[in-house]
Amino acid sequence: MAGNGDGVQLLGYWASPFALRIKWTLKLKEIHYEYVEEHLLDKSPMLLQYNPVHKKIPVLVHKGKPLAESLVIIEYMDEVRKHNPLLPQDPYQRAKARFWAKFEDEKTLRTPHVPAMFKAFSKVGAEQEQAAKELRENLKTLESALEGKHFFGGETIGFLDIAVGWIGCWARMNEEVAGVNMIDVEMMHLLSAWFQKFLELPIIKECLPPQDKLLVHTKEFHKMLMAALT
Ligand SMILES: N[C@@H](CCC(=O)N[C@@H](CS)C(=O)NCC(=O)O)C(=O)O
Repeated sequence: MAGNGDGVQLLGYWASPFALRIKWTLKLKEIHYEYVEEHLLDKSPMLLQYNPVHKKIPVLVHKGKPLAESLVIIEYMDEVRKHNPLLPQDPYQRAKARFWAKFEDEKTLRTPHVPAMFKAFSKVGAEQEQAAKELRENLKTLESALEGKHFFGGETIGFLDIAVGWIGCWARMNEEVAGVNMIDVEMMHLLSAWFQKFLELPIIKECLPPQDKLLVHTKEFHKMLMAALT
């Protein structure tokens, strides 16, 4: 894959944490690309053609060949563009990074039926508190993968940093809007400090959605969800 953007397109949505993973990866890999913003309520024929299975963004198109699922895309790019390797060289450490990324997507995001973070954001009362508690416990477990390291990737940003970094931004926004505690600084000071450090890195920060726009979007979404409860 050349660094000049030849044949690389990203179909994304500005407020998507999964698209953000790919924007971070492309930035770290120094790959220029064409960005195509999708409308999730009115998906383009290109998105439906390129991701007929899930019909979701992000989709990476490389030399006309589409690939879906953010973690799969990161691994693919890491293979085809060696600059700034993201997955560990050691096979055991590589497997562990994949384990934690899977854990985060399955457990942090999902209870058996509903993503824990979404539930903590969209419910009220005991149901909300239970989901938030579950989310905090899962984040505490994830923290164990960070112990003794600057980044999940070790000395440099790696696959797992890219996979979980969005949580710091979205959880803070959700906490503010829904009035619920998701990242407990006392309970997970290592993870909390890492989120802060990671999201402040210029290369990471510049890919984040505009925070004021995201806050308005989050508030509108929350209002809609609350109206649906009544
Ligand atoms: N597991 C997927 C999740 C992608 C995903 O949920 N994308 C959302 C946007 S954040 C989407 O396209 N939603 C449209 C829909 O569900 O119809 C990944 O990691 O890429």
